[in-house]
Amino acid sequence: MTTDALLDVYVSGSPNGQRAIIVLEEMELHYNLHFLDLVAGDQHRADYLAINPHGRIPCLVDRSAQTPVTVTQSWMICLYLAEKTGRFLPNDPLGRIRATEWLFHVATDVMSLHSTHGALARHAPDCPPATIQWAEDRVRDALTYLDTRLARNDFLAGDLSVADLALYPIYNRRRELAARHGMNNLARWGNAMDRRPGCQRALAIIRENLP
Ligand SMILES: N[C@@H](CCC(=O)N[C@@H](CS)C(=O)NCC(=O)O)C(=O)O
Repeated sequence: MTTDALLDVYVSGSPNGQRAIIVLEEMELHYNLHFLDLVAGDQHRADYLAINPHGRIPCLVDRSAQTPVTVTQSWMICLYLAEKTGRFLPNDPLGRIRATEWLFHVATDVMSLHSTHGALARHAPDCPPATIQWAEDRVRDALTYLDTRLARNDFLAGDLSVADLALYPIYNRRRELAARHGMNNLARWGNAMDRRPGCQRALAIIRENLP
C-alpha cells in the first residue's frame, strides 16, 4: 500500500472488497487504497459514480497505461492483475483453463450461495427459518465439494492460483460452518492461506480501515 501509486483500488470490508486487497498484497503491488463506508453511502457519491457508475465496490483504476483502465467485478480484478503481473495464473494453456475454471467456480457456485444465505439471514426478517437453513445447507454443500477437491490437491487448481486467493475471504466468513461439518481438507488449505504474508498483510489492512 502507498499513496502515489498508479493503481487505485476502491473497496470496503466485505469479501468482494477483501478479495481485491488480498490479490494486490499477494502480488506485492503498490496501490492507493480508498476504503468506502457502504453504510454511510460513499458508493452513491457523485465522485465515486463517475469512476464506477454501478455504485459497487471493488473497483480498480490502473493509470500505468497511456489510457487508464477501470476494472470492476472482484473476479475480473483477480484476472486482470494476474495477467498484468504474470502471477497466480499458469502460463500453459491447460493450467490456465483449470485456474480460471476454479475462479469461476468460486464466483458462481460458492460466492452466490454464500451471499444468498447472508442476505436472507441478515436482511430478510420475514424469511422462514427453514428457508434460511436451506440456504445454509447449500453453502455447506458447496464447501463440502471444495473439501473433496482439496483431499487430492493442495490448492483448488493444483498449484496456488487466483482461485485460492478469491476463495479465501469467503472461507474466512465460513470457518465455523466448515469446522462444524469436519471439513479437514478445507481447514488444512485455510491454514496454509493464513500463513501467507500477503494474506496476513491484507487482513491487517482491512482491520485497520474498517469504519
Ligand atoms: N459481483 C461483484 C459484486 C459487487 C458488489 O455487490 N459489491 C457490494 C459490496 S460486497 C457493494 O458495493 N454494495 C453496495 C451497494 O449495494 O450499495 C463483485 O464480485 O465485485
